[in-house]
Amino acid sequence: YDLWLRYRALPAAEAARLAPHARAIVAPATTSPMLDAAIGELQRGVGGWLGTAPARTDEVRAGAIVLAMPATRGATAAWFDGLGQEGYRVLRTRLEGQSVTVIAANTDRGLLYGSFAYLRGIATDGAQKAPDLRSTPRLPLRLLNHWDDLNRHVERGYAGASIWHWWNLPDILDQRYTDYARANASLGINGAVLNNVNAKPDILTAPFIAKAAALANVLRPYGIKVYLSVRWSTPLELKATATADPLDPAVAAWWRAKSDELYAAIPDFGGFLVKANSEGQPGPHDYHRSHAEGANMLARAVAPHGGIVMWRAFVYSEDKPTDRARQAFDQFTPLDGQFDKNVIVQVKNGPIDFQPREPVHPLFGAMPRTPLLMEFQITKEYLGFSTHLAYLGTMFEETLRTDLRPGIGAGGQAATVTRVLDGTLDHGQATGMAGVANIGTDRNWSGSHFDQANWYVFGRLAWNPEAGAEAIAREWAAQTFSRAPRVVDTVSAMMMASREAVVDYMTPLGLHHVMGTGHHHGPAPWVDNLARPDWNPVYYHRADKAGIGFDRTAHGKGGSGSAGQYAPALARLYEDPASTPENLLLWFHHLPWTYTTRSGRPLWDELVHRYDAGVTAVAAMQKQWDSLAPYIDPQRHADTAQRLKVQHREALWWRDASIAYFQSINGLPLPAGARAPA
Ligand code: GCW
Repeated sequence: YDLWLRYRALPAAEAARLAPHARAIVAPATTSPMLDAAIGELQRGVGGWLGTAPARTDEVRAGAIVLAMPATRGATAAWFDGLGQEGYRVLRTRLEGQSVTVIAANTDRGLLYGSFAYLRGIATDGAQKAPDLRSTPRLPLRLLNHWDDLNRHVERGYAGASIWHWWNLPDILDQRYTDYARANASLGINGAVLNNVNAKPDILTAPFIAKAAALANVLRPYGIKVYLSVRWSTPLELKATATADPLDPAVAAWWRAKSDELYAAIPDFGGFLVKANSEGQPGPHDYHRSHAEGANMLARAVAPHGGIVMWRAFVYSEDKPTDRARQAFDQFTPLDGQFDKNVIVQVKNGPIDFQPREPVHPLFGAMPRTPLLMEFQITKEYLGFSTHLAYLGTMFEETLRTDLRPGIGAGGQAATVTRVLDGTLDHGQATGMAGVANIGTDRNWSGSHFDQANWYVFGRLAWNPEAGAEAIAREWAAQTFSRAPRVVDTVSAMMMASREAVVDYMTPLGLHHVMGTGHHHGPAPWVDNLARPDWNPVYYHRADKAGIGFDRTAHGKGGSGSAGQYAPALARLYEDPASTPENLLLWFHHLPWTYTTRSGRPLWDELVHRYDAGVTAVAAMQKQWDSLAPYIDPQRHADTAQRLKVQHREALWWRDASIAYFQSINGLPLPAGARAPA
C-alpha cells in the first residue's frame, strides 16, 4: 500500500548519518496547504526512518531542513536561478551561520516537489552523500487518465474497482485519495482526468460536479488539478438541447454555462478530455462538422477560465475500410492550424492501439501548428494485464527517443518525439504526457507489486523524458524493495528485459493485434469472424501459404501506404525491409516465410526462435526472482513468484498456440533445434 514511499526504520548506521541533518524543519511563516503537505511528508518520511519526526520551527538551527523561498532571510539568490514555477534545488550549506539542508524553490509547489526529491534521495542512497539536487520539469502537463466508470468499474483495469467512491462522495473522503495524491506529487504528476473517456452524461450533472469538487479539494494541496472526460452528446442526452451540433448556438451556450458552473465549484478545474467519433462514441462528425469545429466550441467554453480541451486522435473509421494505422493521420493532418489555442490533440504512442510494440504514431512531427499530447497506457491491456511482469519504462523511452527525421538533424539535435512534446521541434508550445492509469482498490494499488513501477516510471518520465528507464528502474527498486546492490541489480535487470520478453512470446518481429478478441488476453491469431474486418487478428498478420505480415509500403502489391505518412527520412527506412528495424519488420512488410532475417535464419525459423526466446526469458526472470528470496519479505516475494509462474505458463501458451496456428497455414515443419510444443 505504501508504494515507493515506505519510510521504514533505517539501519542504525544510516540513521546515525541522517539524524544530525534532520533535526527540525524550518519553513516560511506564511503557510499554505501545499507547504503544509510538503512539511507533513518530510515529517512522515524522516519520522518513519528515525522514529521521531522533526518538529516545525521558524528559527534556523544547526541540522535543520530549511524550506527556502527567495524572501527567506539569508537565502542565496543563486539557489533559485532558473527554477521557474515548479523546479527545486536541494543542497547542504550554511545559513545564518548554521549548517543546514536547504530545499529551495520559487513557489510552494516547488518546495513540495523538492521535499519529495529530498526524501527520494535518502531512500535511494541511505543518507550517504550530502544531498545536492536540482531539477525542473521539462513538460507542463503530467497527467493520469483514469478510465473509471461512475459505477466504479475500471475499463481495462486489473487492480480492483475504481478508487473513486462516487456514492460516498462528496461527504466521505477516503484516506486513499490523500495517499493517491501523495504518490502522484512524489513524481510530479499534476493532473488527473477522473473518469473514463467512454464518458457518461451524468458526470456533468450537479451531484457529480459536487463529488468531483470534493476530490479536487483533496488533491489540490498536492498540486493536482482535476479534469473530466465528457461525452459529446451530453446536452442532448440530458434533454437540455435539441441537438449536439457544435455550431448550434444553444449547444455552445449550454457548454459555456456548464463550464461556468464547473469553475464555480472547482476554481482551478483543468478542462475536458474528449473521445469523439471513435469506437461508437458520438462526435461532431454526426453533424458533418470537423474535429476542429467540435474541439473549438468546447475550448471557447473553458477559455475564459483558463481551461484546456484535450481532443483525442484515437479514431478509426466505421465505414472506410482503409488501413486502421493510417486513419488518424488522414483525419487530423488536414486540420493542422485550425484548432484554437487552448486545444491539445492527444495522440496514442502508436497508430493502432497500445500494442507490446508499435512504431511511433505518424501524427508526431506531422502537425507543426498543433500542440500534441502523448498518451501512453500504463495499465497493461495488451501486455498480460497485471499478471505478466512487463516494465514499460523501456517502451515509453523507445517512443520518446524515436528520431522522427533521422539523418536530418546530423550535427544538430535529433528530432525526437520528446521534442514534439516540449515544443522545441515545431510549434513552440510545450505540452506533456497522459498515462492511462493502472490504479484500483487492490491493496497494492496496481494489481501486482511490479506494476507500481509502471505508474512510477510514467510519472518520472513525464517530469523528465530523458531520465532513462534503467536509472528509474533502479531508484524504484531501491525504494520499493531494498537498497542492497544485489536486489537493485537483479530487480532492474529483470525489469529491463521484461517488455522485450513479452514482445517475443506474443508479437515478435512487428506482429500486432493478435490477442484474444475483446479481453485482449492470450493468443487468438486465428480469429476472423468479427463484424468489422479491422477487429480480426487475421487482418493484421495476413499470414498465407507464401508469407506473413502487413504490407504498409507505398509500392508493394496492395501496400496500404501508411509507411509514407512518416517524414521522408523515416518513411524511406520503413519502405524497405532491409532498412526497417527488424522488430517492426512484419508491421510494415508482407514477406515470404523464406525471407532471410538478420540472424541469417529464414523468417519462419526466426519467428519460432523469437517465441522460444520469450519463454526462455520468463524462465530466467523466475530464477532471478527466486535468488532474491532472502532479501524480500515473504508476502511480496510469494505474490510475485506466483505471477511469474502464470506468466511462464502463458508464455508457453502464446508460443505453442501461435506456432501451431502459423504451421497450419504455411505447412512448414518446426525448424531444427526448436523446442517441441510443451
Ligand atoms: O485500447 C482501446 C481499448 C478500449 C478503449 C479505447 C480507447 C476506452 O480496448 O477499451 O476505450 O482503446 O482508447 O478509447
